Amino acid sequence: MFKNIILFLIVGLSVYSQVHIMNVYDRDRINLNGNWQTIIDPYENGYYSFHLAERREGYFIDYIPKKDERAVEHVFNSIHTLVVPGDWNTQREDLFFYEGTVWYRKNFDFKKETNQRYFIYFGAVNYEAIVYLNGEKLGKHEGGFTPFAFEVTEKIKDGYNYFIVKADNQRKKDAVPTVMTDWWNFGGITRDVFLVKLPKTYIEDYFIQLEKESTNKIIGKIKLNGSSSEQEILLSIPELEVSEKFKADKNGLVKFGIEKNVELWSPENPKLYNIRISSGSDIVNDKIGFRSISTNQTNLLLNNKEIYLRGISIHEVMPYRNGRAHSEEDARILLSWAKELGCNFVRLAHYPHNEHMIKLADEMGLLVWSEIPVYWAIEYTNDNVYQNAENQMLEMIQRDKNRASIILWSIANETPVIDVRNKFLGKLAAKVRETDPTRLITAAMRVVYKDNVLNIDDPLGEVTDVLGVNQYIGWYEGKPDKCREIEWKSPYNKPVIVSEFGGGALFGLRGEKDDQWTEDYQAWMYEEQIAMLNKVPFVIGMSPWILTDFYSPRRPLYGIQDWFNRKGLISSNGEKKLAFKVLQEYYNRKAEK
Ligand code: GCB
Repeated sequence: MFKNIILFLIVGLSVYSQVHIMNVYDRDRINLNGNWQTIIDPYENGYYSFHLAERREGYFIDYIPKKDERAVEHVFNSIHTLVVPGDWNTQREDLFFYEGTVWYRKNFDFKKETNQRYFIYFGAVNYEAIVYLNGEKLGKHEGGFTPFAFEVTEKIKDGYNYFIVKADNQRKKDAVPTVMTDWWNFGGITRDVFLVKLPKTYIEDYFIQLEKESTNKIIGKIKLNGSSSEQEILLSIPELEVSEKFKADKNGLVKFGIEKNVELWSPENPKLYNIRISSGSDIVNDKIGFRSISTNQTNLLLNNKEIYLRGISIHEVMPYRNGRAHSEEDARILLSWAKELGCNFVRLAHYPHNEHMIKLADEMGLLVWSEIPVYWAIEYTNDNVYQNAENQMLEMIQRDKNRASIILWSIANETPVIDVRNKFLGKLAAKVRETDPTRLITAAMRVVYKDNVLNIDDPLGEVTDVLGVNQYIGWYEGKPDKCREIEWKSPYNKPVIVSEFGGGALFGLRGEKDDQWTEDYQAWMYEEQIAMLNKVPFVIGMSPWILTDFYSPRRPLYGIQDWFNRKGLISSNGEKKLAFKVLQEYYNRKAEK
């Protein structure tokens, strides 16, 4: 018994020793992508004994039994593999509907260098990951869309090593998101995996942006990990002739402010500056843009000028294969479609997308709304759920806070209007404001009209800077010409983005304009919506639902949906529907003004 308690304490302590690695794509690293051997484990047999106790010798140990020792009933092998990064659902037919545990193993030979530190980094694992190195637990991570890393310096060996990951996408009521969503619960190691090499003291964090509402004051902080004394940090931005030397405090932290006339980042001129931070033997490079974002009554101001957001909502899925998007190439295809539509803005729904998307948005000049999966009816009364949501929010901000493209952090989507939710989201909004004072906060609220009046009276509007409104006039409510009768009201003197409207259409299905599911109906609905929204003075932008068709378990309609939400302007095979053109023409007209 006593022995068990000690063991429990040791296991417990070794968990959650997470660390940050900024801009992993600029770091010295070994790529661990590619084929991983897998075991599907719906009963979590590799983790629990038959009496549901945590096993000491589960599937996380590369156990090769001696002859006649005892029966071993699992083995990693080269036939049952999955490609990383990638969801398992679209890689293997037998895993299309699967929700549960899959064990992943990667073995490799390694040569350790002295005076270096090593970290295992995952871009994302949906939903829960428990990671082991050579049979030893490194830690656990919850949340399917944000990166995490564990230090392995002491545990990695010269020669043979193996990582094992227990990836579990079982839906749970008390998870974020909860059991009910309108997107496919793609499981697995869905983003890049790297073994990162860093010096003893490394640059763990940096945050470099313009001060809120300023267009010429660069503020920032840099933090070292592993510094023993007050160490020197150098920051250079050659094009701005910035070359500053700082001394970190005893916690490895430095804060600074530099006045400079910068060329401002904007969709028309997505100017990025090369930045170099160095300290001791560590160097990290980045490309950072500078812009300001603020509101003035119901206007949104980019670099102190009013801007209209010509947007589109995007799920992180790739037509053709219809699985999770994860590569730079995927990101380029998705964002190029947005550009072709005439967008200057994208809403990345409903969870943090992979880092390539945000970096490319920086380069291509697309403003970004970035959100966490606080979606529909999560458990607002549960403190652990709050902690989890906050953690996902902080991990998203941690990774992307240097991206000029991101102007809005969204804290929620279509959450029920109840007191506990207001409290929950009020607390989350305050946390976001404290963590990143340079950006604006929003949330998408479901707003339904009554007696032909659409009144944005959700109390959540109190804590957000910009209001997101999802409305489905012409699809879930009435026919498209209903739009002509609706009067819009907002008690808030704040800008409004119509974060969703839309309707389903099967590519190639044509008919009369009021035949539902045809391209013609969808196009008509876009025309009516656009005519309505164009007249509402406080609507300063929109991101209709959605760029591409996407898999959803809530959409079984045979012959039409076949498990796809068909509200895409582009089909699951990459074909443009009629409504694409309708929106494109409107955005072109808007851009000319
Ligand atoms: C919504 C949700 C979105 C759904 C969409 C729909 O309001 O925010 O996640 O996919 O409606 O298609 O019904």
